[in-house]
Amino acid sequence: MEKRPLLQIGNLLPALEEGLRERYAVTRLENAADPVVFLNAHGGEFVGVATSALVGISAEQIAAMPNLQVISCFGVGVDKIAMSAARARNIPVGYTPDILNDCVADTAIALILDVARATPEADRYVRSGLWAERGPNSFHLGRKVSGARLGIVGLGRIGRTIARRALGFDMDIRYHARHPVPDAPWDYEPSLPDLARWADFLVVITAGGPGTRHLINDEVLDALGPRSFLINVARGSVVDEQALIRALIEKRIGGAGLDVFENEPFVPETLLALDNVVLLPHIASATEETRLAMARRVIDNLDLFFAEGRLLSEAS
Ligand code: NAP
Ligand code: 8YV
Repeated sequence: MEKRPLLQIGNLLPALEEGLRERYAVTRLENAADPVVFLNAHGGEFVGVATSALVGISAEQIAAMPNLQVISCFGVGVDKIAMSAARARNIPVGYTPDILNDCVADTAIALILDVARATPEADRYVRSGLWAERGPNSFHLGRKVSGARLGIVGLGRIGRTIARRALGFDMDIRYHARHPVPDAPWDYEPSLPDLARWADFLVVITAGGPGTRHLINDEVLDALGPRSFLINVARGSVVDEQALIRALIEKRIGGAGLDVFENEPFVPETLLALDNVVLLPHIASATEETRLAMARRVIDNLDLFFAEGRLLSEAS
C-alpha cells in the first residue's frame, strides 16, 4: 500500500522520525526554503501532521492543509496547538498524557531538593576550589525539605504524581486549581496567594496558554516570601518572568527552580547570574524511557486513526 503523506513540523526524537518514515511519506516542513510559501503551495497534499508540544501547529498552518485529518503531538501540553482551529474542522489531536508523569514529577522533586540544599551551587563550590581554600563546613546552610509545606498549583495528572512523591518526604501538602479534585486526599486552597503564603515550596504544574498566563505574579511571589521557593515545571508563560527576576534579585523570595522559560531557549542574563536559582533546559520528561514511550504513542495515535478512525489518547 502506498504510504500516506505526513507533514513533520519541527525536529523530533530521531527514533520517532525513523518510525514515522517507515510508515508514512514524511515531508519535513523545516526543509522547505520558505515554509509558509511551501505550505500554501503543497498543504493540500497532507493527511496527517506530526509535531511536538514545543513547536505545535498554528491556525494558519491548519488552514493551509484542506485535507488534514489528524494531528499527532509529541508531548502533553497543547498550548502551542491551535486547538479551536482543529476542533472547528473535526481534526482530532493526539498527545501523550500520563506517559511522562513520573519523569516530570521526579524533576519537580529534584528541583525542590536542588533549590533547598543549593546542590548546583555546592557543586560549583567544590569544582572552583573554594572548599579546599576555605575548609570544612564553609558552605552556607541549606533548608530542610523533609516535613516542609508543599503547595501544588495544578493538581492534574502530574500534580498528583508530585504529591505522591512528596508524601515520601513527609511533606504537608495543599493545592490550588480552579476546581477542587473530588478524590484528592489533600486540602484544596481556593486562593493562590493564600497557598503561596502557607507554602515553603510552591510547585507550578498547570496547563499553559492564555488561561494561566502570569498566574504567578508579584502578589503571589510576595505572598511566598523570602524563606520560600518557587518551582516551575509547567510552562514559562505561567510565571511573570520579569516579576520573578525582581523578586529574586531583591530576595523577596528564597529562590527558584525553573525547567521552563517565557522565551525558550533564551534565558534572561540576569537569571544566569543569580545563585539562588536552578535552571534546566526544559528536560522534565527527557529520559530515554519516557521519550521513547512518548514517541511510541505519537505513532500509535496516527496508526490507530488511519486504521480505525480513533486515537489512543485524544486531547480535548
Ligand atoms: P492536566 O492533568 O490537564 O492538569 C492540569 C492542571 O492545571 C489541572 O489540575 C487544572 O485544574 C489546572 N489548571 C488549569 N488552568 C488553571 C488555572 N487557570 N488556575 C489554576 N489551575 C489551573 O495536565 P498534566 O498532564 O498534569 O500536565 C500539566 C502541564 O504540565 C502540561 O499542560 C504542560 O504544559 C506541562 N508539562 C511540562 C513538561 C516539561 O517538560 N516541563 C512536561 C509535561 C507537561 P482545573 O481545571 O481545576 O483548574
Ligand atoms: C517536552 C512537554 O518538552 O509534554 C510536554 O508538554 O513540555 C515536554 O514533555 C516536549 O514534549 C518535547 O517536545
